[in-house]
Amino acid sequence: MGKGEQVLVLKEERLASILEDEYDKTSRALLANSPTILLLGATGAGKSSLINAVFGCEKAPVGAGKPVTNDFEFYEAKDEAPINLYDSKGHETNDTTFNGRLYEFLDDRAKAMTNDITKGIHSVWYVVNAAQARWSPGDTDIANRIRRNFPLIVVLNKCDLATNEQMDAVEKVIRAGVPNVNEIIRISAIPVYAPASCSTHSDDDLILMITKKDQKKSWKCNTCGESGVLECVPQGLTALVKATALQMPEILRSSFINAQAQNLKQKDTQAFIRIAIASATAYVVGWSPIPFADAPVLVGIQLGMASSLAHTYGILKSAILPVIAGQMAAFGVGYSGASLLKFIPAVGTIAGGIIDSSFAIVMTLAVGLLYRAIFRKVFMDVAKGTAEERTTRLMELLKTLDIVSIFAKIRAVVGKVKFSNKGDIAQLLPSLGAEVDRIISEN
Ligand SMILES: Nc1nc2c(ncn2[C@@H]2O[C@H](COP(=O)(O)OP(=O)(O)OP(=O)(O)O)[C@@H](O)[C@H]2O)c(=O)[nH]1
Ligand SMILES: [Mg+2]
Repeated sequence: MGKGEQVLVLKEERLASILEDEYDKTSRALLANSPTILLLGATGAGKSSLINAVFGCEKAPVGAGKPVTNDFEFYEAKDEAPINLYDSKGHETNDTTFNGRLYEFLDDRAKAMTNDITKGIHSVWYVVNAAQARWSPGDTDIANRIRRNFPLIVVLNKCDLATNEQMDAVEKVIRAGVPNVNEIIRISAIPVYAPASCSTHSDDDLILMITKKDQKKSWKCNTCGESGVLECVPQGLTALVKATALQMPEILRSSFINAQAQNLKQKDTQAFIRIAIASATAYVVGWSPIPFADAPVLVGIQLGMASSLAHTYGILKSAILPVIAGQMAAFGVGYSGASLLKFIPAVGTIAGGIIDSSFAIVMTLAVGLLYRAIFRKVFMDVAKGTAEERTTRLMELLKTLDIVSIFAKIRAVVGKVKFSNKGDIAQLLPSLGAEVDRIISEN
């Protein structure tokens, strides 16, 4: 074995332990910076349904039987959803004892927040049943009290059951009583069928059909024969998630974006930023001309990036540990001698012992784009499933994908790009990402 190769060989177990450290480091940072959302609103408005829709079905109340207060169900931040949620049990706005306890709770959090931003409440979702179109003076009092210290979004839920006139009317009353409400957003927490429409004829011409086999609903225009499938989608949740993220302090935003399962674009943006940062860091590492000594540093950067991408798309440590380290070793990212050589265009340079900047950047980008595409696919396939279901899906996917040849294709794509400055990376990532998504889907 050549002198260089000895330094280069990083065994699978070593990779696994670096990966575990990186994953835990990311977890700690995300959990330490988890935001808190408080849900308020009358019984049956849809608070719990909304939590399930936005944060997935894995949340369960912390320690059944020992709620933090009797008024709230508390869901503590955890790896699969780094967010703290207070889901209030429905109350009547004229329940003065509840209001007293609520105001005390708000005041405590406001006080604690002056020393530590994480102790605040970072968004209040005040859920209203839009179909009942009721907003009382009691609601106005509570809403204004919240606005003294915290951001407030009024969520008009069950918009599938309400008319636009009803919602316009209730929105008018809210804006009059709570002039500095941050947002009023119309949603349907339970997926509803998006309305069907023929491009030329009126709705009266439509016939709805249900296919027995898969229970899919479709529509057909009686006059011109145009047809389509009815999509069952939640409504307004992407907008709610976007507005909430924007009003959050930046330091808490990553955790929120990871926790939510409704706004894929936000996750993608976060993933691209992470890949851009890792690549830029690798680029700098690549400048130091120390033979091979940089390989472990580079591996650390790449595994840190892989961990962070896993968190973004809701992939748990138990899912990535057994696979990533092995895969990385297999396709040479782990710099294990022989397999490494297959992927390096200028073998001479590496055999001579220098990891140069362009090599570092191309490898890091390729690894980042590969894992992003895989994790994203798993997330899209099992967005509403449990973390365990995602693990199973990831394992299945990795069995069917030919990672070595996919990685070679990604490297070829990335290798063609000319980077003249670091800013280029961030700009190019969305299109590179889309291309890699295509490579994965075609494989
Ligand atoms: N049609 C429709 N039904 C909904 C929607 N959101 C919630 N629901 C239904 O409304 C009912 C009440 O929803 P929950 O989420 O339990 O309401 P909650 O605000 O948590 O109620 P409490 O816990 O009693 O305060 C359930 O039957 C939901 O399925 C929606 O957007 N559209
Ligand atoms: Mg509830």
